[in-house]
Amino acid sequence: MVLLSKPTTEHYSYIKNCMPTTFSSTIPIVDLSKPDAKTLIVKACEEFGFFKVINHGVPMEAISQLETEALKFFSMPLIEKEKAGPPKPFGYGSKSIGRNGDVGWVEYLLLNTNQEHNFSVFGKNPEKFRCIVNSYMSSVRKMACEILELMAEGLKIQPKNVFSKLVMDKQSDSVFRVNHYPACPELAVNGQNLIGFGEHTDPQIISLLRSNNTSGLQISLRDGSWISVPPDHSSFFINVGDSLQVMTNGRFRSVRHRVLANGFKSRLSMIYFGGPPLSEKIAPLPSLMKGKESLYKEFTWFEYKNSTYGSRLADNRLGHFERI
Ligand code: GA4
Repeated sequence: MVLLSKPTTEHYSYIKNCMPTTFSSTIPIVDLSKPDAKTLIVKACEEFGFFKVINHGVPMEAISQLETEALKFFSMPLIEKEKAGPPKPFGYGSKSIGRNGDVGWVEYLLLNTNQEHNFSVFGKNPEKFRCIVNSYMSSVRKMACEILELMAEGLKIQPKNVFSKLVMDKQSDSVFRVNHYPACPELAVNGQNLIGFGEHTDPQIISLLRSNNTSGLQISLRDGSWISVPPDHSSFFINVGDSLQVMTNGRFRSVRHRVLANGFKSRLSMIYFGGPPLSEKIAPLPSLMKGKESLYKEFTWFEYKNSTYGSRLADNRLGHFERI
């Protein structure tokens, strides 16, 4: 990443008037091994569209192996990493996010979970990397399925796999992303807030994020204020995506979030975005309508995804699909 090796941040976005980071203690924590998990999940999805999960069942070994391999990849010379890019949309990318001019203090690997990627370009031991990514993804997909079933149970809707079947489908259009935010020493000096990954909502159904212990993630509350999420390398953070907001007819909230760069420590996060098959109709579940009108026009995931790729990161993408 050229600009990262020669630290100059003039081309990036800053957040003005950002309060000094105070960590929020209001973020809901769900223990997946406890019987109240389903109730807490529904409450968290309604209020925040976001919660933290403990006792998630993903082996710590799978997590740390992936972290080690990813760090090895990102520590290679730029010329080597660029063999895996540019992202179209998959592959290695740096600074530039999407196709429409968004930039951030970040480099990343973006992978489609169904596509056979040319792993030979991913670092020095591509076969090892492929195995580690696959085993991590299958554990995280299992957790996604468990959480989506708990959501259905908590919402008292049948069958309990209404949501989970979409991400478990062989055709599921899920995406996996590893983001690396190098420390930005300039920030440590002047105390500014530099955007690592600009504010946005995730278009899919559900996102499961795990990061190292470096702060940076913030979520937006209903009143538009931002709170910082205390990092926790042994837990997962779950986001409601736009598609789940639609399927629950707005009852669950697709959470707006962003990442700020850190002046001292680099941040590494890995995110699994669980999406439906391309042909899937995304519409409110009849059992959740209770005589109410749908807030959204009908669309397929293919249509939504296409419109997503034509948008800027911060756009309100669901706005085009709302019924007026
Ligand atoms: C946000 C969630 C996922 O990271 C992602 C992103 C995608 C990309 O990086 O190519 C998008 C963004 C995300 C939404 C708007 C468009 C597309 C960048 C962008 C500006 C992989 C996804 O599915 O949508």
